[in-house]
Amino acid sequence: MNGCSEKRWVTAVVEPTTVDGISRRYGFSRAMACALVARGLSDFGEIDQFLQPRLAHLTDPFVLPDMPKAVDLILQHIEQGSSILIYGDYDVDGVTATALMIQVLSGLGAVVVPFLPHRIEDGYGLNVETLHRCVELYRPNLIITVDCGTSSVEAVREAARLGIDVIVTDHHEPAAEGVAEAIAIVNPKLGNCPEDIRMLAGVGVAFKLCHGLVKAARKHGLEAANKLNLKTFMELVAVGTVADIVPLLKENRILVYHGLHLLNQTQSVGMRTLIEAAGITGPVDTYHIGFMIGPRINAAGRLGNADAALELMLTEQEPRAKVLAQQLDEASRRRQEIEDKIVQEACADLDRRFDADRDYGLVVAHPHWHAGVIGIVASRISSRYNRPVVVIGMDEDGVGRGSCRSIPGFDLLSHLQQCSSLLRRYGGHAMAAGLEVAHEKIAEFSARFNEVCAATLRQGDRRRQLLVDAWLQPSDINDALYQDQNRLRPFGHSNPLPVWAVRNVTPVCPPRVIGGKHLKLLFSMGRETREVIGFGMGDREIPDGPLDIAFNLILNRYNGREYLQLHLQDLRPAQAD
Ligand SMILES: [Mn+2]
Repeated sequence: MNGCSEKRWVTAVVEPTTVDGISRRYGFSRAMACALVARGLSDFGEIDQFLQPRLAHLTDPFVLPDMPKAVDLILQHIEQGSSILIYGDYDVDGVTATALMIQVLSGLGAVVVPFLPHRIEDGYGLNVETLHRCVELYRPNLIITVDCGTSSVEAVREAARLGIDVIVTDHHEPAAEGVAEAIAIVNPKLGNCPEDIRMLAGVGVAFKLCHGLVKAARKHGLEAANKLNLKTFMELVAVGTVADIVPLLKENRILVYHGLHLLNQTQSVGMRTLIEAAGITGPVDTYHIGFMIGPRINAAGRLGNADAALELMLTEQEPRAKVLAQQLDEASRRRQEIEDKIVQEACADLDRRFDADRDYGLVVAHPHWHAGVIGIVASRISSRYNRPVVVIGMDEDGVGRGSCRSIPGFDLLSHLQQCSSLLRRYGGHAMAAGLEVAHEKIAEFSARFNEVCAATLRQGDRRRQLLVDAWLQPSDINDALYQDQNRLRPFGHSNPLPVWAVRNVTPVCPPRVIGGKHLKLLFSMGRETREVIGFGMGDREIPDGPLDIAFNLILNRYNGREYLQLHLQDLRPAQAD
């Protein structure tokens, strides 16, 4: 690697008067005001709502399509003492959504059981075979799906034939199969839903349904509804929403902001045990959900059966919680090993043949790759090569199951659509999708996928973008800026940690490599010497002369001391503006 930047640094153009107005009104530094504007926040009303997310600003649940029908039907079934089955999903979003529905419905006096499909045996969503298994096991009168079901056309038809009511709650775009004819489909991606709620996760949609239910139940004078405090379940919404990597803006921001607060004082035995088992000390943040809590809840489902994760969310028995948390810990470790091995194999394959001018959409396949972990593998590969990626594993019947991950700004789903004639099934979002492809079609699909990706990606600058929130003077880096920056929390998808940049600085001593692979630089800035760490950048050559650096501002704790550290995002020879 050379010393020149491989990224294109982009700074939003901001109106100086707007920045002045914001910094005056909120008492922010100009840098912080720039960051707000760079994130599309320049209107005072919007900034107020962003800085102080309030539950009162949640949208009315009845704005979601089919909500009144869904709520009425569920209340009817509760009244009749029907058997209700919650059909979930094996990922964090699906497990938390299921736990939420079980707790709220039983709180309302419903007879309710959960069912989580097995990732390998049942696959994602509701299909006819799995439906029959559910029916045999539980004889439900009503099935409510969470985080799935929108495109389960056949299974929903079969349920109707068996006299079972189905309500779908989901947040996935409808797939090629079309939309299931359920009695109600509560999905913000359907109809003309406001942007605020279009981006809800599956657990967010389930929460809206619960909100609608409790509202209606109270109106109907259902005693149990008055005792139910929906707020206590928001920690589940926070965990599922962050883990599902949906934008942490608008409604999601409100839910996660308050959910995190509750998670930090959780009354749930399972959640508390899980947090302890993950070794999290200090306040739980979105980072911990994304990298420590989420992967543990996910691990069970990835390797087969998600029931342990769901049981942990629901249990009130401390000893049982400890056993389950231990199980998830082990599953998570095992998952990590499998994932590392596949990444190694896939990268060995790609490194050998990758040509940046020819390969635009990457497809890697191997018969022995575990279908449960290929999603994570795909995202690691897509960020390594900065290309959309499809990773395909094979099941016993010779069907390839693929997990697809995109790069920022590239609509994955529309490109898969252009390959649809070669696929058995596909579905998902702009950033992530899944597919099924016959073994003998993989080569042809791989060529076509590369072709359609090339048509889009060949134009324009393919370098990765680095969005700089604001340029600073070295003396701007201080505690006040760090405090300001904290007002933007919780960080995550679509609301990342600010990237600050400083021009024309020279290291005070030669760069060092620490821990074998990390870069450490020292700069004199204002009256301070600032430590700059470039994680994984140990092999970067540092150009001579003055540099521009772009970094995150982090509060580091070391030996009982707290100080500001700069986490390098990129560097380049100093440029004049
Ligand atoms: Mn989901």
